[in-house]
Amino acid sequence: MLTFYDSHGLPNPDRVRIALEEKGVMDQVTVKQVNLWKGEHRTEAFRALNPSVTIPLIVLDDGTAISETTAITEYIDHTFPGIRLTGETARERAIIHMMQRRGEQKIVDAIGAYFHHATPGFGPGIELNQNKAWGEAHLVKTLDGMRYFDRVLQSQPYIAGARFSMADITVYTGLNFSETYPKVVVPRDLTALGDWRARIAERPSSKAAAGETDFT
Ligand SMILES: N[C@@H](CCC(=O)N[C@@H](CS)C(=O)NCC(=O)O)C(=O)O
Repeated sequence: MLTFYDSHGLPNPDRVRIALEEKGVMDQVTVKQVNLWKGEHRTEAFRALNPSVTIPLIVLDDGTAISETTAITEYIDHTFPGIRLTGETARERAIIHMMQRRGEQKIVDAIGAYFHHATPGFGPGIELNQNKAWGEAHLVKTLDGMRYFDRVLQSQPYIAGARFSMADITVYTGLNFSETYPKVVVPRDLTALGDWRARIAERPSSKAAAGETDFT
């Protein structure tokens, strides 16, 4: 059994959840929901497991704690059989890694910075160092990121090329978060991005991950 510290509806834990759903192994996972709005992650016990004090986190049977979403999803991809999400060949692995990093920088982290700094974020008890100008700059960065991925998808079916991968999951969860929490909608003229998103939303993994309530 693997323990997954989740906070449903937020992009980084949703990346893990969708990866687990793609592998079809949710029945082998104990899920602990952590309410970030209530600061349930800001405890000494949690900090001992993850000094970065962020979700997601997984804890293995031997007590090994793994944080950082890309590290967690690498572990999941290499532990469970089935669809390969992080690539097979050296070239594929590198491109997926590169595009996933772009997905983090241009969408997930950028919209996260806007949410934390230019909106109430997780609330006054959690958002202790807000900087509105920094947040607003990241809204511009997010919209640029959406336009970038739209251009990518004009010439290939998936974010990292011909096959579905972790890079798709990363961008997809970032866009969902953007529309759900800070209410930054994907511009409708980005049709390649919109069409791709509709295809990803049809995957059983996306549907399963979307099927729970959030904390707000
Ligand atoms: N680099 C980390 C980022 C994780 C992260 O920022 N998670 C957010 C939720 S999506 C979080 O736990 N935030 C807690 C907080 O802002 O206090 C990763 O890839 O896992």
